[in-house]
Amino acid sequence: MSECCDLFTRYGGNPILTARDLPYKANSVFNAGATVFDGDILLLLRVEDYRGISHLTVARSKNGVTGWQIDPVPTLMPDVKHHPEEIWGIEDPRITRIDELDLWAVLYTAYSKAGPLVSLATTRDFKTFDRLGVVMPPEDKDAALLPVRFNGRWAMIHRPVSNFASIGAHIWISFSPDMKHWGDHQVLIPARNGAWWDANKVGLSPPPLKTDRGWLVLYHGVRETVSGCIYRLGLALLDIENPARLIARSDEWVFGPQETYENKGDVDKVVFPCGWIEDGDDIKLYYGCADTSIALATAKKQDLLDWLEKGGKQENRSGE
Ligand code: BMA
Repeated sequence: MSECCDLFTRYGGNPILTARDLPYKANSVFNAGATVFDGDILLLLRVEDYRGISHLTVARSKNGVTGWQIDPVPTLMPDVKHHPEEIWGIEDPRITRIDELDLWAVLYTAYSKAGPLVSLATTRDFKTFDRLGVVMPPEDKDAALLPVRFNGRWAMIHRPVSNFASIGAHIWISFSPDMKHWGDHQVLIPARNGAWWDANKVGLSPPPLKTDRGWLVLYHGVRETVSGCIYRLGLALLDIENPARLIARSDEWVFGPQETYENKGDVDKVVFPCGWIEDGDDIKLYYGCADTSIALATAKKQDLLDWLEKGGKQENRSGE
C-alpha cells in the first residue's frame, strides 16, 4: 500500500550503500548523518562491526547518489579511554552546520553501561573531532541541534525515555547558553496513544530544516505489534522564532517500510533517516533500512509543507 500522496520517491537503485561497499569488514551500514562539505554530499555512516559495536565513517559523493568515496578506516571510533560512556559504541549521528561558529556539530548516541545517552562532537574537516562529551544522561537519543541561537540560546531536540513507561517516550526541546549546560526542558511532540502509528514512542529523525513557514521536522513513530515494531515517519512544523512552539503535525505517516530492503534485515520493518539535504527545491532523504543498509528518497520541500498545511494540521485532534 502506498503512503499518503507518495510525497517521497525512492531512488530506483536503492539501497545506495551496503556493508559490501565498505573498504573494510563490517556487518551493516545504516542510519547516516548528512551534510554538504567542500562541494560534496557527505554522509557520516553508522557502521556496525562483527562484535555488534558501532562506529562512524565518512562517505562522500559529488551527486549524493553514486560514486561514494568511503574512508579506508573508521573515521570516528568509540574513545572508551576518555569517554567510558562510549563502551558499547557510537550510533545514529545527526549533523548540523553552525555558520556562526564555522563548524559542524554532531550529536550522536553513545551506548553506555547505563543505557543510550546523547554526546556532542564538533568538527571543521570531518577528519578530526572535538568531543564535548555527554550532553544528556541516559536514557536519551535521537538528538539534533538547531543551526542558530534563539534569544542567545542554542536549542536541542532529543528524546528522553522515562521508566514510567505508561506515559510514553516523547520528543523534547532544551536550551543552552554554551551547548554544554542544558535546561528549560519542554515536551515538544508527544507520542500519541492507542492504535496510532506514532503511539507510545516517537523520536526526531534528521535535524529540522529551516523553511519560510517554520522549522520542518521529520520524526519517527514506533508502532508495537505482535510481530515486532514498525518504524514510520511523520511531519511536523515548529515556529521559526520559537521552536518550542509546535505549529502543525501530520496525522498520517508519510513514509514507512514497503520495499524488501526496508522490510527485511537485522531489524525488520525499519526506515530510519538521520540526515536530509536541500538540493534546490528538492530534499534528498538518506535513511537506514532494516538496520542493514542505506537508501535514498527524494521529495519536493514545497509538497511537504503544502501537505502539512492542508492535511497535517490536526493538532487539535491529537490522540488521547
Ligand atoms: C532505535 C535506534 C536505531 C535503530 C532502531 C531500530 O531505537 O536504536 O538505531 O535503527 O531502533 O532498531
